[in-house]
Amino acid sequence: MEAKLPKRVYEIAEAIRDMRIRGAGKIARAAVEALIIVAESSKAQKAEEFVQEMDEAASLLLQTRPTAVSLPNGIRYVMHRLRLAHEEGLDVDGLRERAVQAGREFIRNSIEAVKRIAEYGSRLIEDGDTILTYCHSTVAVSVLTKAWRDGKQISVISAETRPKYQGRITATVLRREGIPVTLIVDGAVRYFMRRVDKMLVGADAVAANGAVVNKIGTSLAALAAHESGRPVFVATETYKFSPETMLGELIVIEERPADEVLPEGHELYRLGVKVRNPAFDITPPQYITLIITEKGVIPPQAAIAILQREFGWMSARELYKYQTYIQK
Ligand code: RI2
Repeated sequence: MEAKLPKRVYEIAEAIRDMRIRGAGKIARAAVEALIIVAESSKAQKAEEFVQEMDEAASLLLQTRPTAVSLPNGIRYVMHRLRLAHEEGLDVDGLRERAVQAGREFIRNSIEAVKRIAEYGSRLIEDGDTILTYCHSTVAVSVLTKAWRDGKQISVISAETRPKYQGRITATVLRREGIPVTLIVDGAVRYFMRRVDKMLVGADAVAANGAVVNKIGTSLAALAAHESGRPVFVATETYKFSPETMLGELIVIEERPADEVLPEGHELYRLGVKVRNPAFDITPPQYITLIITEKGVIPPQAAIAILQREFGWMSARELYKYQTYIQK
């Protein structure tokens, strides 16, 4: 029998799906927050019932957005520790405590990681730099903000990022800091590239081969940067690295509703025009200069080393087990 989860958990899942909560890091923290709510409010009498409720919440949250690997990794962080506790034979209160503790730990580490990336990343920014950014990444913004607060006179070119215009959020946040910002249409990226010193973006997922999945259009911008010999930096926490890619799995690219591109009822639909709306694309490692993580700054080719360090404790068999769990 399916457990009725707290209303707030459905609300969080819905907010992640329709992007009122967005940004890879934020959605992971929100999903983990939802698991904490389930754990704290569960009325389960038996350990099995408790684990089942947590499982149901986990699969509800996992279905919200398919690409950002931070989401399954955040959920896995809590659920893995919950399973270990269950195997130890803990009762409901013991399981609750472990789940809540794991969730709080993930959120704390995640916030700490962003601060550390800001420190490492800002060292790569030089006084006088003009930096091109794409979409809105809390992590990339924190690097820019730190560099600015350290006294570096930077300016930023923000691509508006159709169709959801997250580039406007980036422009707002940076401008409020006092940073000079220019907003451009996505198609103007190559036009401006020669006036740019560096490109800096966040990530939704990093594959074992160092390829970076980020907002649609990032790979075109990286291609233009490569053509002009401009370095491309990616700022990302290690929980956006995808362990499944170590086993050759491909990262699923989310396709969002057509009405984000063309409003419902538009004449073009009647004419039979199809609309496609992939939310992300893949930038191959050869177009990426460095990946800035909380564990240090690495070339994209070293992504596998991060994965082995972070997920090395999982045997391939165990990973498959979790993969199956994630796909449930
Ligand atoms: P932070 C966003 O996806 C963007 O693609 C951004 O680069 C990435 O998440 C990382 O965001 P969306 O949720 O974790 O706007 O750095 O589709 O905030």
